[in-house]
Amino acid sequence: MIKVAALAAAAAAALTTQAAQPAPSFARLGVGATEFHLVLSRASVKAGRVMIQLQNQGEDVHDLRLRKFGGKRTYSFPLTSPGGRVTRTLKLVPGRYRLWCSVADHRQLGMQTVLRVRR
Ligand SMILES: [Cu+2]
Repeated sequence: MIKVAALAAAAAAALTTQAAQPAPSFARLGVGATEFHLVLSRASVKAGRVMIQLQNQGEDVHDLRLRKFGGKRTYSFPLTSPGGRVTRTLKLVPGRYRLWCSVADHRQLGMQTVLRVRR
């Protein structure tokens, strides 16, 4: 009983923390994953902090990789089950970025696209 109460208190605290956060002042991007496409909610976003949400709308497990053309760093989103969502906030500089799914041969099958990050 004490444990349940502690969990409830922790959940309430988490909610309070969330509610206290200011409205996000950064760009949002949805990436819908299906067999075998990646569909962006918008073709470009403004540089800076970008909240990216991978939404698995398919029937297979998918992930997401993101890398700037000519860049060395690859951002990774974990394997996501059908119906699942994973959100990461990245700091992106202007340029063109390649997005793809790294599962099996999904990239070759069409799960790749390009995002433009504006100044
Ligand atoms: Cu995939």
